[in-house]
This record gives sequence, structure tokens and C-alpha cells, in this order.
Amino acid sequence: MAARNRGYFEARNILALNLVSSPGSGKTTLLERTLRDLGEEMDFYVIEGDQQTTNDAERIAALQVPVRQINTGKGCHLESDMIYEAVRQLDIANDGVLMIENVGNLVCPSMFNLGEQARVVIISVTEGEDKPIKYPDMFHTSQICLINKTDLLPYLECDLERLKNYALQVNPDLKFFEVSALKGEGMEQWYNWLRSQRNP
Ligand SMILES: Nc1nc2c(ncn2[C@@H]2O[C@H](COP(=O)(O)OP(=O)(O)O)[C@@H](O)[C@H]2O)c(=O)[nH]1
Ligand SMILES: [Mg+2]
Repeated sequence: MAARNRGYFEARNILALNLVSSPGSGKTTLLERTLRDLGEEMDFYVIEGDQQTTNDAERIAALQVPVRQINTGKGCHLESDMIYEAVRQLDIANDGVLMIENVGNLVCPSMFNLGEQARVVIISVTEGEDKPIKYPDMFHTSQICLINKTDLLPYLECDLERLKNYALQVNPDLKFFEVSALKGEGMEQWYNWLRSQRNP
């Protein structure tokens, strides 16, 4: 089913990204700022995954971006058949950008391919530098690592180089962007990467 999703995205030149992280690292905040800043440039669609509530879908809908909420109930991750159904409902235009916010969980979502073009793992500076080696699968299967909440660094003892070195131990090809989704710092690198992933 993931391959089927991937074929659909390829045929329509849709860039589909799978955003994964532990709960609260800032996925929705990152999406909100990205949609606001690049809304003129890219045609965004969003799928939100949470066990319960439509809170995140409401935050996205407030920006006038088409969104579908998936509630997984007792489930701990999104699966490709859920994406298939949500994509049908979203009716994504050719050349669109689909942002899939997975259920907040550093373990299970790593095991389920959704048909995405790339996986983006978000880790915030409050989580502890060693999470990449404690939960290696998520970092191993991602191409991009956004380090979020850099505005909090002055109040913490988080060593960014250590965090990156741990992540590189499990995935030497991982690319990092340091951002504050809340304050908007560092977002331009992330935006440039997004632009680079789109086919003209
Ligand atoms: N200080 C700070 N807080 C942030 C940042 N990004 C998100 N947050 C806060 O972190 C909390 C969880 O954010 P949310 O986007 O809902 O995380 P999600 O669960 O990964 O979608 C909220 O209180 C946000 O305001 C950031 O860059 N800096
Ligand atoms: Mg969220």
C-alpha cells in the first residue's frame, strides 16, 4: 500500500514528507510557520495523526490549508492504508506538497513506510542529547533531522555537537537544520531544502 501511495505521488509530482518525533517536539508549530511562510510558493496539504482529538487539524485549518485528521485510537503510528484514504479525501493537486504529521512517538512510526519521499525527524533541545542512540531506528530511517527549540538553549545544558554526533553514529548521512519554530530562527535552511526536493 505504501508503494501504491508512492506511485500516486510520483505520477502527480506531489512531494510527500513524513514528520516524526516524540510528542511535543514542535511538529505542528513547525508546520504552522512553514505553511504561513511558504503558502504563496507551495500548494500545501496536511494529514495529522494523533491517538485522539482534532486539535492539530484545527490549528492547520485555521491557516486555510486543506487538512485531514487521523485518530489512531489505541494505535501508536500512522499506516499506509490510512494515508491512502486521507489522500483520496484531500484530492491533492498536481505539484502539491503533502505534510504528514505522524503520531508523536519515537519508536513505532519508524517501522511503517507511508510512501513518503523523505522522512523528517524533529528533536527538540529539551529532550536530551542521547535520544538518537536510545531510539536509533527513527534517526536511522530519516534523511533530515530538525533540531528545534534552539531559543531555549541559553536555559539548558544541551550540547548540540554531542546530539549531532550521537545521531551521526546511527545515520552518517543525516542532515541537520537548527531551528526555532516558535521564533522563526533558522527556518530558511529548512525552506531551501524543501525547495530543493521539488521537481520543476
Ligand atoms: N520555546 C519553544 N517552544 C516551542 C517551539 N516549537 C514548539 N514549541 C512549544 O512546544 C509545545 C508543543 O508544540 P507542538 O507544535 O504542539 O508539538 P508536536 O506535539 O510535536 O506537534 C508547544 O507549547 C509549543 O509552543 C520552539 O521552537 N521553541
Ligand atoms: Mg502536533
